[in-house]
Amino acid sequence: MTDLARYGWTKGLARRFKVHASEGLLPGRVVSEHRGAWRVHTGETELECKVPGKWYRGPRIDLPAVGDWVGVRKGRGRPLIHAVLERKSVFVRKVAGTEDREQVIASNIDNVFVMMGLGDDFNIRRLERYLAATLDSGARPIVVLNKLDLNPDSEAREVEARVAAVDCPVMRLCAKDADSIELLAPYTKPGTTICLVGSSGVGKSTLTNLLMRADVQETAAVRERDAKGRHTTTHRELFVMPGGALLIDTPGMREMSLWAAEGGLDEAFSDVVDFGHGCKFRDCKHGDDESGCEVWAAVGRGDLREDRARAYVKLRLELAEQATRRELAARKVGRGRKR
Ligand SMILES: Nc1nc2c(ncn2[C@@H]2O[C@H](COP(=O)(O)OP(=O)(O)OP(=O)(O)O)[C@@H](O)[C@H]2O)c(=O)[nH]1
Ligand SMILES: [Mg+2]
Ligand SMILES: [Zn+2]
Repeated sequence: MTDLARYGWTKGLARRFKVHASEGLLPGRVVSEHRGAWRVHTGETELECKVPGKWYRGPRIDLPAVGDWVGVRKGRGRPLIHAVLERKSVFVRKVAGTEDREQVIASNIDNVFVMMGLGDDFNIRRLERYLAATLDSGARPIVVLNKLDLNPDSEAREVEARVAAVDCPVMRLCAKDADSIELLAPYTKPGTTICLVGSSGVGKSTLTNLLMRADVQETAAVRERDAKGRHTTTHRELFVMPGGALLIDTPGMREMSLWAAEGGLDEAFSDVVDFGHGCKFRDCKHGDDESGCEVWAAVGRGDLREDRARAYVKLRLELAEQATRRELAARKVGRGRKR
């Protein structure tokens, strides 16, 4: 096993890298990203890299992200990343706040542990957003309901989460309990890349420390007043687990807004979408006053939960409005260029 194989490097990747190798680039995986500096592990050593200045003028989604396979050139100064291999999956969200742009959380991931606390943090509408984003990324979501020790009688919450998760695995556990390692074993096989996402304070770093069998990440108690996290983790970082899986811990997200995730949204709400196929009009918006809408007929019959139908319609509208804004912005840029 080459040293880079510990990070998930395969023969297939080596084949795809050949063209870059012939240019003298060194392969590596981005293990952390912090204010314009990317740490890249080459198998032998970790290099702190920059990217060519002109990359900042291109789309941000093309900048390297944690999990990326990159080609690095070592020279006299700071090593430079000159190539990013095509991603097999990429988790993006709309950046927090009013700005309309995407933010890459992690790439080349197989499994996303969508973490939520079983206490005050529990929120099905938020879970649905994470599920849509994960399904859109190309990775597989696993819903991890944490802090079971604080809320042992939480079967009803698990049932609720299962409705939202449709066919994805859902489990309740305690991130401080060694038994959880075994529970998660089917999703942490060697060579698998896992990304932990969720609000601040849900226990992502606590679970990281458990799975790493060492205190690699700082953790901090949630605020007494409102049980909110303190945003302890400040940057995304990839770790090699003792069993050979790769684990990415991320900072808690204040907001989980979707970005161009129409496909993932439809996948996350496949139950609603299935009823929608029966609507009288093909472009049915599934408004509750629409005639011939099978989604609302299903709600009326009790075959579909009303809150779920509403959640889908709301997210679809949110994405449609976002797409319109994006189109307008693109046209503006287009006009600007012509002048
Ligand atoms: N009782 C209990 N406490 C937990 C559990 N998991 C995490 N905690 C506690 O919850 C608090 C927050 O945990 P962190 O691991 O720092 O949370 P995080 O998701 O990494 O938070 P950010 O880095 O801010 O995004 C800490 O005090 C942990 O000890 C659990 O299963 N049970
Ligand atoms: Mg953390
Ligand atoms: Zn309809």
